[in-house]
Amino acid sequence: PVPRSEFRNYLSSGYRDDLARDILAGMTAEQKCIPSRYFYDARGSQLFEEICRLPEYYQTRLELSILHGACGAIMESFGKGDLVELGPGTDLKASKLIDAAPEPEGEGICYIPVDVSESALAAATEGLLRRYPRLRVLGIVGDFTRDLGYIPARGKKLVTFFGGTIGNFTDPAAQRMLRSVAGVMGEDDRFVVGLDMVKPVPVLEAAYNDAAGVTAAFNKNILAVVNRELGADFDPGRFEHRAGFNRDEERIEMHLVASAAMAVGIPALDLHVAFERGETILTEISRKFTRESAGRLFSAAGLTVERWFSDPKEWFALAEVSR
Ligand code: AVJ
Repeated sequence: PVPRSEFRNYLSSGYRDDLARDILAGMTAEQKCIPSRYFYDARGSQLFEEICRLPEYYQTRLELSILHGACGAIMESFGKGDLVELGPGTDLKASKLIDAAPEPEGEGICYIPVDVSESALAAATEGLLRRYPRLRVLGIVGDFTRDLGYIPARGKKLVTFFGGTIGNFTDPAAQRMLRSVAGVMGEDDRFVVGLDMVKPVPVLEAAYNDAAGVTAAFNKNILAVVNRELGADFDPGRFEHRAGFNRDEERIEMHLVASAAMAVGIPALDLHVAFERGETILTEISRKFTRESAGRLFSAAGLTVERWFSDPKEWFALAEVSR
């Protein structure tokens, strides 16, 4: 019998090299920074799952309810083919889509999740294989900002990028990412992107400053990643979590603020980093969109918004785009 699932690993095993390069650049920059992709080690991924369940963090629940209303229309046009999911967290969103497909049991669909973590891919696919006896799976272990060329070019494709993660990219990086997706799309293919929208500032800021302190722990965990991987001696207890909305840039900016002057050693880089009291490390930007700014984002990458799905208050949206 033909196996229903296969995993292909395209990771250049360069995680620590990438981190070393990014930390060297980030710790010697005017505004110190650590790229947000390094949040997601095992503990960071667990904390993120916890964030998704927080009362203040509306994004995850809203996106799922919007998808619930949109999946019929999306899957009616798609029919069958390759369902590519960039950075799947859980199998929840893929299930919604496969449930709404015209044919039952995953017939005619090959689910292709792309993620740097093989264990995350296994977790996202196991349940789907059990639930849909005719579904096929091709897991791509790789970085979706680099490795989209490994997605097989055949038949029809529906690509999804949920969670609002596109907002973590600066405009040039988002353009690169969207263009590389456009590069694997055919004319009839569609790309569904989750976007967090501009909304009253107190709502935005509460989502990144939760009362239980989970986001603060998530933010500080990035220092533990650098300590473990590069032998650094950051003391997470001497940094404070700060997140606020930058109105001019229309984005949440998340920082770690040094609560005292200190020096941090990073042996793997042969580097000593001096911090003044109050100095910050920028750890994340999370852009918030309007329909207009989202339209500009896609059109600059050569993509066209075909359909727009959102909640009544337009706090979150799913844009369905074509090339
Ligand atoms: C999953 C990247 C969209 O930017 O809101 C949650 C990550 N950071 N709380 C976001 C995050 C702080 C999240 N994304």
